[in-house]
Amino acid sequence: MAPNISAPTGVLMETDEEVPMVPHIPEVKKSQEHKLHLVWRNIILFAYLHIASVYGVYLMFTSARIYTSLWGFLLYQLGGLGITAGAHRLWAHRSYKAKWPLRLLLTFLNTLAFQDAVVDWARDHRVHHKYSETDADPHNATRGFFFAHIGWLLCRKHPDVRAKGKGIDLSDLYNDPILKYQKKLYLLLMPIICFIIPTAIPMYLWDETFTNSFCINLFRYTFTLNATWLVNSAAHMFGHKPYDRYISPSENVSVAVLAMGEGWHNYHHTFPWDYKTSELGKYSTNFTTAFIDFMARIGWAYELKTVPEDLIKKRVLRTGDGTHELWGWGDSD
Ligand code: ST9
Ligand code: ZN
Ligand code: ZN
Repeated sequence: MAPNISAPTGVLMETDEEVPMVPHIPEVKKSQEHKLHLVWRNIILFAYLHIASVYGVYLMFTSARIYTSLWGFLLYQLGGLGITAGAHRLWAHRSYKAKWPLRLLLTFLNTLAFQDAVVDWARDHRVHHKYSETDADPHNATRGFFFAHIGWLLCRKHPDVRAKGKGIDLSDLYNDPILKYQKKLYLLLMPIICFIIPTAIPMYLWDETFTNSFCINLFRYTFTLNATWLVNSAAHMFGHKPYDRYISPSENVSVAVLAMGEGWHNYHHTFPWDYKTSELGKYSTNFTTAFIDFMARIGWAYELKTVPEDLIKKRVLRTGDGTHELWGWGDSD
């Protein structure tokens, strides 16, 4: 069936997705025994990052200028968009298309968030969706909150991640010259964009001290990381399941706010091609959707994919946990 374009916003309504007639019930089995190989470099770096961030919060309330905190907040939102609108909704899921200026902007913002090159991020995320809650899922939430949150970054990956991941098609990502150069130049670009520029600007523009500027930027980075990790941990464990009660991902409003719209995870795992990653895409709990809609208005984003209302309704009735009406709260954005 051909996709149809809805009038005012040019939103592409995807109507030809295959919807399984029988509810998908993932086999939740205990992680197979395998030798855990800790990566001490990461354990030390993440411990340092969190300790320095606590000091950054202390400095925010004692000696730093208010502009430095506001700058940190702005960078959290901008870097966040590089992950949500960029790595996640554009590149991992192809839920909309973007012209090159937007792809360049999102690559810059993505590097500001330092969560590794987009191609690697999107590879792990595609594997996560395809093999959720199995050993092939890089942050398999059946291994507990800590593992899904940060533990998976402190040890070598389970062999199944590598084995199953080999079957994932990434040609679209490797064919994008902007992403190719981000990956190639990552070790040069990342320190400049994520640490040096964010620290230097408060020092030159409003005479902030190096220590205040550096530690508050580390706090900004660590906060963004934890907001992202909460999608893998909390939103895979706590919340309602109005769309599919047979999967772990859940609707989690707190995570949605912190992660700029990415906490509506039961919907997202049920309909991963929707650019809103939620049914309603309310701007108040989904700033990323507001950003993509704005980009669509100026013509930089196009072919935004959504899910027809009747398809959602059918799915809610067939596999939902009966809490759907709870999430229809309010109509305005
Ligand atoms: C970070 C990432 O924090 C966070 C991602 C979170 C994702 C969340 C998604 C939720 C939805 C979206 C919500 C967004 C919300 C945002 C809110 C914002 C406000 N398939 O990886 P290696 C193979 S990063 C196929 O080293 P090890 C491959 O051959 C933080 N093959 O595995 C690869 O070689 P290459 C900063 C795969 O050695 C080789 O294995 N970064 C796959 O086991 C080695 O790969 C860090 O701290 C696959 N999926 O080491 C670095 N994976 O790459 C952290 C691997 O050359 N990472 N292969 O092709 C590491 O140090 C290591 O990856 C490791 C594992 C130690 C964790
Ligand atoms: Zn996703
Ligand atoms: Zn997930």
